[in-house]
Amino acid sequence: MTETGKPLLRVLQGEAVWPPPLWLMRQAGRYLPEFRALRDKADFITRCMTPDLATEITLQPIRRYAMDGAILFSDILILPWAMGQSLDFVQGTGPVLGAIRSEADLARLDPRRVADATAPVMETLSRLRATLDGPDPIGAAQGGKVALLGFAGAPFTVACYMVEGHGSRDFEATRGMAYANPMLFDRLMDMLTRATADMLCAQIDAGAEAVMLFDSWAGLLPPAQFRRHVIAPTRAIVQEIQTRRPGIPVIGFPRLAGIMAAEYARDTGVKTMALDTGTDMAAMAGLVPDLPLQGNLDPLLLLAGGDAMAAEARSIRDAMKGRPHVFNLGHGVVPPTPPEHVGELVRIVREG
Ligand code: 1CP
Repeated sequence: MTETGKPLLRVLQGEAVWPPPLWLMRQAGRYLPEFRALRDKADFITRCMTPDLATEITLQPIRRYAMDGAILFSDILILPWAMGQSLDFVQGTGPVLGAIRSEADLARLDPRRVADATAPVMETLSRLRATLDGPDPIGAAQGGKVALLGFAGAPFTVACYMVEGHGSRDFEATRGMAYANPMLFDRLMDMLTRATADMLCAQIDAGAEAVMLFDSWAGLLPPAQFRRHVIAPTRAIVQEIQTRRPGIPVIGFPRLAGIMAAEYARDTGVKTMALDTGTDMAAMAGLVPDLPLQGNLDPLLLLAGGDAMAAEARSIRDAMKGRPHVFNLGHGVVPPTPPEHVGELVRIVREG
């Protein structure tokens, strides 16, 4: 990438860019009135699987705020759904899946279905890339500068939902299975590792310029299990992408990993570390001086807005000056966030 490249991609390749490029996890979502308007038109999976809708929802925050990155509107649970697991997003409850608890449950999943089942997602990515890089780009000031991000859940986090059957604070059934029936759990993890690498390569072929692996529940695991179920599969996916699609950066997000985040950064091969709110970004920068970092404003400060948000946003940004940094939150935008606060944050980060 040269000076004229997309700022976000330049940072992911290791360049320090000032002011830092920014995008926000869950930047398309319930806090936006235009998202809520479309939400009433179709259920969640239909929105993910209809290229017209998914393209529009992905572009909503780009139009409003001219973010440096557009993240595909989809979900980490689309992969198990595409392999044949039942999935429902229940209003007020979150995702509900037919839990995988036995060999027989696992045998009903078929990773060979994924390519066909996710074809609409790939169509969405190619339309997004054509729009973002096209002659009539979204957000005049950002024309041709917005990077397109694909993503997947990392195998452990996806396995959490597949085994538990729903969201949870501690995913006891999943962590219990990893100890009590490691053969079954490892088979599930292997299936996910391969299917995730294949799906991310397909996203790259469709137009994604970088991909992010969300390991939202990585922090539940003790160190030995963290190495086995977080670091090892992540390294396998990164290696596969590096071999099959060289040069495409992978952003890793081992949420709540604490001190294990440093080992993850060293050993997985990810090109960028996305840091959660609780991680001291300057301390991490000291441990991995060459690795770009992404993050990590508290989403609740974005909700609160005002001087406290402004001060903390400047402090994070300024502490990373001179090293590769992508400004982001430490987790997703929360639904009650006033849209004006996001506009204010973008203005502050870009004031340089
Ligand atoms: O209509 C709605 O309210 C649905 C809410 C919603 C949205 C907007 C869900 C259900 N998923 C999404 C989109 C989504 N999910 C994106 C799109 C891109 C973006 O704008 O960021 C991404 C990247 C995700 C990733 C995702 N889904 C994660 C990893 C990141 C994280 O937040 O930790 C996880 C854990 C999920 C599962 C999921 N999907 C949806 C919900 C409510 C949840 C969490 C369930 C739970 O644990 O309670």
